[in-house]
Amino acid sequence: MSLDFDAVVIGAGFGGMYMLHRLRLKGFKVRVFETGKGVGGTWYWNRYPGARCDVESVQYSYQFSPELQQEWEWTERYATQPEILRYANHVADRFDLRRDIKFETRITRATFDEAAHAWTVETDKGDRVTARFVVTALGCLSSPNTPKIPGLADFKGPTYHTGNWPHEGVDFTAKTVGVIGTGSSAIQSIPMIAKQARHVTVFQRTANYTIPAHNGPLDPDYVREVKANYPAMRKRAKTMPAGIDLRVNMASAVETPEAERLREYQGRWDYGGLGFMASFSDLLLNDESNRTAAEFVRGKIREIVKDPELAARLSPRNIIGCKRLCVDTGYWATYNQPHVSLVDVGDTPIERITAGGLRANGKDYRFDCLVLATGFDAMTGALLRIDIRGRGGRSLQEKWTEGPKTYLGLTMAGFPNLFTITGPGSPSVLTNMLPSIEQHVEWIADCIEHVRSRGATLIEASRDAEEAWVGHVGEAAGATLRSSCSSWYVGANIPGKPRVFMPYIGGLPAYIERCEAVVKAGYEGFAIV
Ligand code: N01
Repeated sequence: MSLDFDAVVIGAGFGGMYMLHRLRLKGFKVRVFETGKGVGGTWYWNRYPGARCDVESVQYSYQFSPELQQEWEWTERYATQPEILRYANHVADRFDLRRDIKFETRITRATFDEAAHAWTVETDKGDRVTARFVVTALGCLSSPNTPKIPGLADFKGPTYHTGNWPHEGVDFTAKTVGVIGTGSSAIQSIPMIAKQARHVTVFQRTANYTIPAHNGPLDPDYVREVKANYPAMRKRAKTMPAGIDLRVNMASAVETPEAERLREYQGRWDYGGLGFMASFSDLLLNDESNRTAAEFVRGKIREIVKDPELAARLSPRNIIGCKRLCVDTGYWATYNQPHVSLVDVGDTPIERITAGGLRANGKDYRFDCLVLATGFDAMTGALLRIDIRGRGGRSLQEKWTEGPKTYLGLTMAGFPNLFTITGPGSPSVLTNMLPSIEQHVEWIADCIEHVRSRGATLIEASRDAEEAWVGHVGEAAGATLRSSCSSWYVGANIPGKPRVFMPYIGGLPAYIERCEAVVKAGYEGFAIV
């Protein structure tokens, strides 16, 4: 049977773009399908005001091309969404990617043909193509979550989801705005919305921890130094659990004298960003250590927010770093402004959305526009939106009824020739996504090449290898405090979703080592036919 393509790639974000490039370099015929009108994935959709990456721009970038790495100029320590999208477009142009991408096309179904060892992929535009391999590059946070609050359709004003923001932008000047949510997207957008709006009411279910970004223009001398030493920096980053080149203090928080401990926290706070969690090595292992970091941040909230009662309501009580830590620019100070108010909806959920606002705690709140900063059906949502059928016509939905099961976050038993870039069971969202994406893409491309070089047409993870990996992922999660709270890491934000810690928390170095060992052992845990 002659197939249309060697591989179909789903999604043209950073994962899909590099997958296309890498497979083309190896001489494969590839077609990418992308729902959006352009490349960029997350950075194509999340255009809300204030959207920017919380990994520093010189590290949140591709490293596969030394030329690209040298020629691209980042302007700020943390790049804005428009700048990252420009970068994605530059990459697409530079490597002539667009000619193999079909935009504005959503994959609806992918069915494995057991006789032909091939996938048939169908789209909402009526395409029906065959390919030996399918690679999903769907992103971990790409299926926006609109909570089922009664009356949502009754609201007469415009409703915006941060994860699907209008391309033309939104002018909130003179408007009153209601914002539901206090996660990363809300924490970035609320200060920006408050700059324009007449009044902002934030509906908070769980108070959240955030560390100042201290963003600013990049110093040209620093950039020169980074560029001169890029390979060494990238190499160092790969030895770090999160794939980010930062200093990890190996000391224990509780075993460090208080004055020294506070100095460490203050230094990290002054520097800004996610490195705060690297202040001590046991912050996510030891409750007491974690409390010292949490209390430090609560102290900062009390210093910044002038009204003590409001400061108390904004202060998180849970484990710091259990939910994804946020990085902000002026978040808490925003609440000192008289036109910004906070409503707690933690103890009693929002009753309903009304024509002119919403009802909570027995009170009516009125606003012109509603912003849903309510996050995503993370890690599995985008995959499960596609009707994926493996051996025996079994759907991925059926396979994952009790939670996602993968081998290395890359493949699944019963679904031969299917690969997932940053799938559940891989470090993905716990790391700098760009190096994680690159590692996956390179592993997958090498694997496909290996299958071809053996004259084979099928590769499939064994159930035993998958079970062992799922067990290891679960064990690793159980050893940290991170699996203890109701976060999107465990699917707690989506009613009915199985509660499983989805990413692999063993760290990027251990993960890379494992992936490489599997290859060295002749693709251990796989059948190749
Ligand atoms: O989504 P979230 P996000 N009633 O799920 C609340 C990445 N990211 O889009 O905590 C009331 O974190 C919900 O409340 P609770 C990053 O990995 C990165 O902000 O579930 N409230 C929560 O406050 C991040 O973690 C960047 O109690 C409801 C909020 O909505 C991930 O994306 C920037 C509710 C959702 O927060 C997701 O972030 C942005 C309801 N019915 C995002 N339903 C950077 O790189 C939900 N909520 C900087």
